[in-house]
Amino acid sequence: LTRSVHSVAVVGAPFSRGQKKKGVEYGPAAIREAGLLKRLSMLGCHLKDFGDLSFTNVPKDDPYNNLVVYPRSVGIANQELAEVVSRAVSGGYSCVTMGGDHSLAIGTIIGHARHHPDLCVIWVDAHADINTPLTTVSGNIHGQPLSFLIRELQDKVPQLPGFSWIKPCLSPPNIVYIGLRDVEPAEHFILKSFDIQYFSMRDIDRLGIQKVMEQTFDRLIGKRKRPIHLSFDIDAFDPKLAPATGTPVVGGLTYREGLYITEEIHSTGLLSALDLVEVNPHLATSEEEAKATASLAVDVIASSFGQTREGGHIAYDHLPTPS
Ligand code: B3U
Ligand code: MN
Ligand code: MN
Repeated sequence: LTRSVHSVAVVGAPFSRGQKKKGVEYGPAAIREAGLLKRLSMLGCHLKDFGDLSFTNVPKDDPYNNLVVYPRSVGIANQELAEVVSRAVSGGYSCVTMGGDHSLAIGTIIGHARHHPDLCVIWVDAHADINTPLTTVSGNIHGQPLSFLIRELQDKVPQLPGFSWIKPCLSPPNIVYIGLRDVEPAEHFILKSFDIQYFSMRDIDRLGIQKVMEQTFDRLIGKRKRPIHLSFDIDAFDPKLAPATGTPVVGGLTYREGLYITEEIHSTGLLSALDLVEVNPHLATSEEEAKATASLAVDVIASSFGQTREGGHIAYDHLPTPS
């Protein structure tokens, strides 16, 4: 056998209130239409589809500090999502969550950590998503999820309405970023002062993606094997490859770099949960752009669960013989 068999749970999280643009709630439908389930089953994955969740609507959800939008909606949706992810992971599944905006990583990581408190996080993104509610300029919670999750940061993070259930479950040595190229000053200050490891696009240019992955695993699983949570923002890719997303930034990952990351993560055998977020089909300027972005998302997920560019042969064990 050239591939290991995974049990994979698939969860659609059509959630958009971590930011202000319409359309990212159609990400799960677009990724499904691009053939996710078929691709995973072709790899021999045993699938459990949790469907697309519907989150509690909070009608009157005023901004915190006149700035941070939809805090109660984000809080309760993530509480609901954490429940589902923790059920999936406890059931022995690797859990794929399709977003939705990146604020949903609050729920997926907390849910995952309930069953695997020793997990580590690989955050693939153009952005650091580590603003606090007091440093954010945009007011969007999808730019802040990591600030709620890191224990050591909590004395700098005010409690948002709807967030009282949240228990931070990460520490700086258990997080590595890949793909950064749009980091705000406050975020850079946090990364440096808490010694959080990151590989910016500049680091990828200098080291190459192979060394980046080697150093990522050295840091996260070098001393001790632990479950990996991969939080993959499609905007990590270059906008030419993933145009249908809310905040594209020039100079992103190539297709080859992106798939090398996921092939290497699969090879560890430690992938336990994956978020694929920020696919917004409504922001494409053509049907082709929307399809290309969703199809790229499917490639990322399939590659995380064993699809390789060199091919494989799970159901092939002999050659036909001439008679
Ligand atoms: N850092 C900015 C921009 C941003 C973060 N995440 C996305 N955009 N997708 C912010 O809003 O905090
Ligand atoms: Mn993000
Ligand atoms: Mn991003």
